[in-house]
Amino acid sequence: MPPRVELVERNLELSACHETADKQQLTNRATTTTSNSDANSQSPHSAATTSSSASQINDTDYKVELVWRNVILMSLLHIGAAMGLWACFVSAQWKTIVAGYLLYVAGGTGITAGAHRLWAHRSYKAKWPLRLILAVMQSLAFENSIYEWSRDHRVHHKYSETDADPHNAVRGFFFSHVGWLLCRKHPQVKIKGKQIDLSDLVADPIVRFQHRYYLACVALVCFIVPTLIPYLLWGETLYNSFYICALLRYVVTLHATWLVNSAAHMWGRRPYDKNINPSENRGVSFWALGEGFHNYHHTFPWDYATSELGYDLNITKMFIDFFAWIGWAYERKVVSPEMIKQRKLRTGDTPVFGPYGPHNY
Ligand code: ST9
Ligand code: ZN
Ligand code: ZN
Repeated sequence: MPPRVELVERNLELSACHETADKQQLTNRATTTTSNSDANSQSPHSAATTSSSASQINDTDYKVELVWRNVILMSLLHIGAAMGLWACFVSAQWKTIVAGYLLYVAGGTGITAGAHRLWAHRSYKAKWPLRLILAVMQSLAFENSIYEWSRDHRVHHKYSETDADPHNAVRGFFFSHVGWLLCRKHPQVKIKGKQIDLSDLVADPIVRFQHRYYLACVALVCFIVPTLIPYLLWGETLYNSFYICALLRYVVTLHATWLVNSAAHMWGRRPYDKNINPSENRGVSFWALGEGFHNYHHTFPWDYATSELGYDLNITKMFIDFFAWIGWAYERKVVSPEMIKQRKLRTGDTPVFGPYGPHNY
């Protein structure tokens, strides 16, 4: 894991370069780019949540540098998950498997409703009790601290499919799925990332606390508590508890998330913007709790629902709406049907593939 730093110090560095003009050219391996004007006009974090129009340079100096520690740990993790999967068939109690599933949904929602829609995109606001719950759930998913996750994700949106995109899908399925976590980041990720405004994240004490004590949070919430729940509550073996509710559940959450970066940047329709790679992928939405409507999301990144399809395959929207109902979530941002329609007619694939979504266009 990368060393933790004080966010306040980091922000001083960042604020010094906020206003730096985005002049440096990026290698653009993408076949397409977008101007994404709707996003620019609507998002409060438009600089952080829109695709860039990148241009060509040569980057012949760049060499992939594998991080063998990550390769080994990721391999061991997958071996452990395979042992957990085997245990599901041969020795686990059904309650343990159900608990593993519920923990996957809880951790996944910490990513989708928390790191993604709340912190990375600010698509709605949340009172501190909900932010605290989401931070705990996000720790359960162990996908880097909220601060790092949101930083990388804002860079991903602004520089999609370029060298500055941490999981640039133009480098292939494997790289965008998991390979990017097994090697050093492209220098452009760090250069461009330092120009992204993260002051809102630094201003949130819950984000600061979680970042500072991240490894302790993860050890407790991602590994120790999930192991103790089946062991203490219904007498499951420690072996099954650990391999199913900690390791297998963690690996399933990781792959569900990674599919958004890989499969949903490659396969599916593009009803809102046919000029970008992100696509509508229902299989990914199923596993990623509503995050596979990725053409919509990259076109309208400020929409808290990340789709125009309501609750269809979107548990995360249900979660946010529930908390809005009790008053802990508020100011949910949405896109007007008229704007969606205009955008579909202007840049979508609907003229070729036919209507998509709840309306007849
Ligand atoms: C994981 C994350 O899995 C998954 C995120 C997926 C995102 C998906 C998004 C899709 C949409 C949402 C859908 C959600 C669906 C969820 C469904 C759930 C059911 N900007 O990183 P380092 C600088 S994690 C600016 O070490 P290296 C910065 O100064 C899994 N600056 O770079 C930084 O220092 P610090 C567990 C940046 O050395 C310094 O560089 N984790 C930026 O190249 C060093 O940073 C792992 O497997 C930036 N963007 O190492 C591996 N980035 O951080 C964890 C860096 O102190 N990671 N800087 O401020 C690592 O080991 C390393 O990051 C590395 C690169 C080896 C990958
Ligand atoms: Zn996003
Ligand atoms: Zn994306």
